[in-house]
Amino acid sequence: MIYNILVYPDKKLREVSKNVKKFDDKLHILLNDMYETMIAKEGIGLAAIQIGITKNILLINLADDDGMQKKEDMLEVINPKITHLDGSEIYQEGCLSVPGFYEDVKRAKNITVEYFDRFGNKTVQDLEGLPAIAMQHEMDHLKGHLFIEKLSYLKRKKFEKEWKKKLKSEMDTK
Ligand code: QAP
Ligand code: CO
Repeated sequence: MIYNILVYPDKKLREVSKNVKKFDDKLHILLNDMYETMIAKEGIGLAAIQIGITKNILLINLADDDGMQKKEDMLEVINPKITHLDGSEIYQEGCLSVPGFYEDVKRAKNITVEYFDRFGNKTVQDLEGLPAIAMQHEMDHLKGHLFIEKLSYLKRKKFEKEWKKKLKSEMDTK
């Protein structure tokens, strides 16, 4: 099933998600639906809150060196915790919940993250570069935060201006 994506400034996107307790068939159906939704909407990452579900679940599915987004490369991440951060890196981010807007964001370059897979097995991973950025972006969603909150004052103003313009143009086409 393909869900609708909540879009800024939907207040639901500010809610704090809760840990998954049961690694059951219901969770597996949700994970499968999240994957279907992420692919249908042409995303490379998705947090459950973006489809209105306040659970600590996220997917990351980046393209490989050949530009192929392979399902086998997808990370299914449940109840994640960052245990180590270092370095910093700037990357131009986007978000399915802020469609059409992209801006530079500074985050840690290297992280260590602990999480559970769909069967409840614990994993520890060191991530660097884009996978580390994507993980931090998606984990912010679980705390009710969007990447636009990390922009400098001037870039945030630029966002607000562009967003208002976009809403207006959508009014005109309807
Ligand atoms: C988060 O972002 C992310 O504006 C995932 O019109 C961001 O999937 C991971 C998207 C930066 C790594 C680096 C955005 C799709 C998808 C749009 C996404 C749009 C259509 C964004
Ligand atoms: Co996002």
